[in-house]
Amino acid sequence: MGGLSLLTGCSTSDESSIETALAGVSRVNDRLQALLFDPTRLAPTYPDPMITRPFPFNAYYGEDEVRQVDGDTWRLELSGLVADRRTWTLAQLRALPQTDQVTRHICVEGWSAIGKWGGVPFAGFLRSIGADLSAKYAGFKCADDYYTSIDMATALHPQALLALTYDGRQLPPRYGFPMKLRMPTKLGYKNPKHIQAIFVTNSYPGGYWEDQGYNWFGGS
Ligand SMILES: Nc1nc2c(c(=O)[nH]1)N[C@H]1C(S)=C(S)[C@@H](COP(=O)(O)O)O[C@H]1N2
Ligand SMILES: [Mo]
Repeated sequence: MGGLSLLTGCSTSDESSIETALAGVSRVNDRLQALLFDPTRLAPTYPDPMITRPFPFNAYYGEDEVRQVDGDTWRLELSGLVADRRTWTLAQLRALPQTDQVTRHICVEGWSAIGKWGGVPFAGFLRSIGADLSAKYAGFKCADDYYTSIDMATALHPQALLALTYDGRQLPPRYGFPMKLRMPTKLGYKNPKHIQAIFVTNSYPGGYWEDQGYNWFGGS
């Protein structure tokens, strides 16, 4: 990386070619991180008293602009390499077996906080809808136009959770009502809030921050 900082420090070089080179390095990093990812290794969990209160809010906009999604008319849409593409209501998702976990959320901006999320294990959900588990990516479209995507190995990780609750209560709007994907193995920006649609694909889907240069794998 020393050579790269020299490159970025060189004011006479063509900035866009440096950016292209760095983006290439980031894609190599994605592949290395995918190789290093251990699908059975669990992220640390914590006892309830360690939950950070109040848990921080973050989005690409301020808290006064949080999207107000109507839970009665909301439907989870499914597309791509999925056998059963029927939509899901919130009530149907709540009727599935639920689990909860207390884990640390780490934001790339330099803060972390411990929170408690409850919901449906994502791996079981993907199996039940007949998703192609050999596909490369699961992608997410959100009600606030945010979007992101993850590798299938992380989608199938035992701690990846379609979260419907925060701290034992229905997920509040600021934390992503009606549903977010919570993954303690990934940085904050990989955890989409206000999910509206999920798709499975072999074509690289990118993400809101990833398309602006954040590393795509974004995790451990
Ligand atoms: N839909 C949506 N999801 C999002 C974001 C966003 O702006 N919109 N921001 C991401 C980032 S950078 C972080 S750190 C977390 C913040 O989640 P929190 O508000 O529950 O702390 O949400 C992630 N998921
Ligand atoms: Mo973040």
